[in-house]
Amino acid sequence: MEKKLGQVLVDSMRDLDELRVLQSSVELVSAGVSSYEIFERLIEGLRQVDARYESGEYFIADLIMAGHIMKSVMTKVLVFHGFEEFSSFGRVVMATVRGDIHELGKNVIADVLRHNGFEVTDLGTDVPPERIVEEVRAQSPNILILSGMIASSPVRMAESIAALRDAGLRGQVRVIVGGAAVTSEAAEAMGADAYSAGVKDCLKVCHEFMALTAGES
Ligand code: B12
Repeated sequence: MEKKLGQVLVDSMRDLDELRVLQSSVELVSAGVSSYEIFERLIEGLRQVDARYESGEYFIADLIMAGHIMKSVMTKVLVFHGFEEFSSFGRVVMATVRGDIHELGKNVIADVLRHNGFEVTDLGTDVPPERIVEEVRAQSPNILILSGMIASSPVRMAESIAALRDAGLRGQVRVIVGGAAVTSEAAEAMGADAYSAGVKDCLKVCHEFMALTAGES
């Protein structure tokens, strides 16, 4: 029954049917399926939306609708409570870098970290290096997470990291980069401390960094 419902969720995301996406997500939650598993089905649906966009069947407006539905289900239905609790809290600043307005991946990471006891300041999307520097100086976060989904984003991330260095703040914060535009090689080349491929992985890296911070103090 859950398997069938999971497929309904994938199909309704692919078909951009918001009501069915919300209904099937609620039913899956009631059946005890974790938010993370539901999220994975939604991502599968999004992959199919993307395939339709690539083949010319869907247009930009459809991608916008897909983004709207993801936001809707994430804010109305999903609560990321299935993740391991971590007792050592840390301060995190997050941003999607300049020129990039994709926010869904960043928002999921922010939600997961908040539900795991991290204090998260989300600077939003299209954030210039100056604003990142300003916030790191003001807040002294333990971790800075930069997100990027488009081809120009790795360059923008590198600019942000360079701006931190120029401001003398690079040594005070650990930088994680992630999002579809980034690879571990690109992360290393731009001088980030870590690359993260997804939600669980990002949480794990944050835990590791907090453990290192605790060891340093
Ligand atoms: C929804 C969407 C949009 C929406 C964004 C809505 C919003 N509010 O965020 C809108 C319509 C606005 C949009 C606009 C554009 N988009 Co768009 N978009 C997408 C789409 C379909 C889904 C991306 C998404 O948010 N997925 C939801 C997240 C939760 O899932 P995910 O991406 O798989 O994320 C996982 C991992 O990547 C990772 N992750 C993601 N983010 C982060 C961040 C961190 C920090 C970490 C650690 C991990 C992480 O964890 C997630 C869970 O496992 C993708 C295609 C695709 N299927 O990826 C294209 C895509 C990203 N867009 C693309 C493009 C080209 C654009 C536009 C330039 C289109 C245009 N011609 O105008 C504009 C860009 C405008 C700009 N300046 O940024 C390209 C990018 C290609 C490239 N190399 O540059 C893609 C890949 C589509 C394509 N195949 O061409 N887009």
